[in-house]
Amino acid sequence: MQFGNANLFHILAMTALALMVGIAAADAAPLAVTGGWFRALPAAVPSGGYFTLHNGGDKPVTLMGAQSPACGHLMLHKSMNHGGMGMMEHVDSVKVEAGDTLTFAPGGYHLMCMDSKPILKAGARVPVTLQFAGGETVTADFAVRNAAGK
Ligand SMILES: [Cu+2]
Repeated sequence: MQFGNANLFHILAMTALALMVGIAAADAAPLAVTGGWFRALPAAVPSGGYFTLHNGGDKPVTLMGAQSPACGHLMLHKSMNHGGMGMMEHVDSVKVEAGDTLTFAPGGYHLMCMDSKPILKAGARVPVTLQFAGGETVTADFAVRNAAGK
């Protein structure tokens, strides 16, 4: 009985939270994307994308995906080290608490630009749209650097 009530309360709390997040997203929470860039590699090789996301709102947000006209497909990935071997895995979403800053950088979270288009070339700037739970999107210009990151 005690567990049943606790579970019900948990479900109600989660529902209320989901509603609040949805409302916050609809209100265009102050999300700031800065320092965005891609490391342009040949089209056959996925190019990494990096940026800093600051959640200046008072509700958590969840990054669900990204897209760009420069990429056939843009994925959320995370690099990790398994016994000295560099690996990466696909992530479905990344949550950013209110007031927190999430950094996508080499060696950690990154965007993976699959099937890159010719506009993804060093010196160019390309738009990237980040998609959040609740339907909100934020679009930012990403600089395109060469393989050395310059
Ligand atoms: Cu990757």
